[in-house]
Amino acid sequence: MDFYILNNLISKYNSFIVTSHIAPDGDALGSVLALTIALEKLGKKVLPIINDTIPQKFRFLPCSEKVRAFASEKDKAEVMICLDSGDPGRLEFKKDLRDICNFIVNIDHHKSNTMYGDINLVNDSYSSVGEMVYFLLKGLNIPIDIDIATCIYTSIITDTGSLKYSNTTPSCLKVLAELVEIGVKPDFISREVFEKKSLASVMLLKEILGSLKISEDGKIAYMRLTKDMMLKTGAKEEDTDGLINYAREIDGVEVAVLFKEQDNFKIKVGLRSNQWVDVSKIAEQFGGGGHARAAGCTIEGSLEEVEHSILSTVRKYL
Ligand SMILES: [Mn+2]
Repeated sequence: MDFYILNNLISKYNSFIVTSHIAPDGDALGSVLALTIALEKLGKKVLPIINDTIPQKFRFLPCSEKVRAFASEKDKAEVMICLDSGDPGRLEFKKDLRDICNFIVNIDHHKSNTMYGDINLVNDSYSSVGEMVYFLLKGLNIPIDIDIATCIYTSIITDTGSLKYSNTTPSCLKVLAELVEIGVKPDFISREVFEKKSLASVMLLKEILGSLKISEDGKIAYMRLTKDMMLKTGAKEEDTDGLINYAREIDGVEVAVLFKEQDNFKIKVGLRSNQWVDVSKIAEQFGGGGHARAAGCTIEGSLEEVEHSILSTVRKYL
């Protein structure tokens, strides 16, 4: 990866916006914060911007309190560095990026990246953008301190699903080993990111498991998440993250569906599959989209109506 082309750019300019996609995950935040801390060490003026709320579970990350949403007029920089974002729409700036900065650097590991930067460092062989930032900092001779190491570790460990996914490579394992040598505590990060749950989210889990149903052949598992459950448990949107997996993980299930009641008579449908059903095709039929194993759509109607139309469509794909 030709990180050296960033060398000139970083020494030449002084003000940077470092940003990533909405609904930020561990890689978005980890890479934004690692790069922010590193550039600040070089004496640069850095604005870490993410145009969405930061999930509570990532609040332990160093400098996470500095991340905020774009505030139009005053937020300008010479260079904008966009991380982990396949297209600029995912950044949700609600303004032309060219009006905010003079130069766009796009650093990403998504195959689908649209190459929207003036410099595009895009390579899908990296586990995470955090791993790319690691090599970038090495190339720039910026020392990796414990704060930067914590952020990069979080990027890698979340994007590889705790080293369970196929993007777990020898390279990222070597990087992790070095980060642990620097002082990162894997048990601490694992507890913060994967284990700690709000009481509300566990109470919500109890509610939605009560709604779990399985098709006769055992291949479809589906659950309901009503507005009442949200009110009763006091759960927040981020507390609903990953709940669908309880349906997907059942032995024999191929497709899991979560029906989430929204305002205005709408139902948000989450779809997951395990091996062979391409759920993005099902979601697309209803105006949504996603990946083969994880997709979603939002449909107008009652829970009963939407359940009926989604489940009959899922059956056609089985
Ligand atoms: Mn990523």
